[in-house]
Amino acid sequence: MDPLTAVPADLISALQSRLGPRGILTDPADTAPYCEDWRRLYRGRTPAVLRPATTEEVADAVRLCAVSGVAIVPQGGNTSMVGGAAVSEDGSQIVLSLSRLNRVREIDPIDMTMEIEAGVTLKAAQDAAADAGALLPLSISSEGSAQIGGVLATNAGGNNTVRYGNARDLVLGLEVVLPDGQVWHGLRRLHKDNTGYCLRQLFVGSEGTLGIITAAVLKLYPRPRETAVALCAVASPEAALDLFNRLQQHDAAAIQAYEYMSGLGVELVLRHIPGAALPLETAAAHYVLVELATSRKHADLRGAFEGVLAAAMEAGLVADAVIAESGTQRAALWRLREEHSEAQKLAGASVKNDVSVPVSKVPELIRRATEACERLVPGIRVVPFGHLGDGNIHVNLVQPDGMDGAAFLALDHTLMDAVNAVVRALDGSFSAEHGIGRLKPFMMPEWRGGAELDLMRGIKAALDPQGLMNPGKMLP
Ligand code: 2HG
Ligand code: ZN
Repeated sequence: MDPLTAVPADLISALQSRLGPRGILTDPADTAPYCEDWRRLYRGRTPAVLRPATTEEVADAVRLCAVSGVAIVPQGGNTSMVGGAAVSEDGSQIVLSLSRLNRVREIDPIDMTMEIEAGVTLKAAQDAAADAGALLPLSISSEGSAQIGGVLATNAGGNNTVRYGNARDLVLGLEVVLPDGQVWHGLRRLHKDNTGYCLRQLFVGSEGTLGIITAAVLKLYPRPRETAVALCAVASPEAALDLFNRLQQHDAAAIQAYEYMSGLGVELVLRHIPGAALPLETAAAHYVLVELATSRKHADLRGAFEGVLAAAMEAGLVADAVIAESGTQRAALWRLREEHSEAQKLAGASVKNDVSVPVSKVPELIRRATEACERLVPGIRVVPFGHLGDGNIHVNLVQPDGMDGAAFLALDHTLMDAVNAVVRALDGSFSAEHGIGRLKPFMMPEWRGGAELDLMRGIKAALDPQGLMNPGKMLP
């Protein structure tokens, strides 16, 4: 039997008549882009991709699938690093794309909130907030494609977590289609609402396993009046941490982003990304990219940078630094950081470790994880980079030059185990911001076993007793 027949034909025709021709794709040529993840780790197949345009259409589609017992994979921008929106290979699951729910419903400049639908890209949401004179502070490398629904369902972190927290810290209200097709209208915009369990935080970070987020109320912040960005060549990861500490002592509230990059990571960007350039005299083994921002008047962030950096140079922490003179230069500096994932993809097969440790232990994490991986695979290119300011480092591992990519990927568990052993010794987490998806459920029993995993399973069973929401993700 062709496994695609596992989805009843009459369900597909009921969905067709409810959603109309624009609301459902069934031709394999049209569904193919929804069946492969950004990292190309998973290629599945599906008899249909649903593209509802309203919350009511999402609810009806979910209800129809629930009645037939057919599983749904909710999908936003499909930018997951862990196969969070990957559809199974057996053709038994239907993809539900939120991309047509793409309206900014309302921005309130007094409440400083934005009500927005799930399919709006993060970049479009940031732009809409900026047009209204406010700041939506969440910023991630994939923001041009990642959509609000996915960003919330995965509790994305990103570059500004050091100041504004993760996605969950920005959510005041949610609208969610539940696994049976009911809609939970939780679009409140209250800062105080002490009325029982905090349901919205249950859905944030649930990776689509409990329901489908269709809209949200997000917190906005004042737009910075002044922003300053510097790229610094630092002597070591310890020096990077020391510089962070100095900036905190000077004006912790102004630190908008504090990102670490290894020399190798920057070198890969310079080699693979057209137009990328290093604005320093010589290449270094370690860099930090620092953004300061404030809505205060006359803050003189540039002067602050110059003072702290001069002292850090004197102390031998910083070898060289450049402070951007214009918006174009700021963007060029940020490109060196934001193109890290793309450059690594172009450099060959890679194994990603999205881990976190207490901020004070980041240098030890970088040193010990690098040594462990280099011992296991001679020639491996260890590329640690990321959000030093909140302790989340991507210990990414790129295959040795010339090695067969598949042979390298076959070592992924061995390499992840080696990095995780260091993370565990430093009291960290094996998944800081990318989530669990399809890639890491096997790690859950070891890290979150016992009462914690029992509770999670209990919640899943209570909300999705048929197990139809994004099966195979998050829970082992
Ligand atoms: C980033 O910080 C993203 O740029 C992606 O979280 C990291 O490619 C990665 O592993
Ligand atoms: Zn990251």
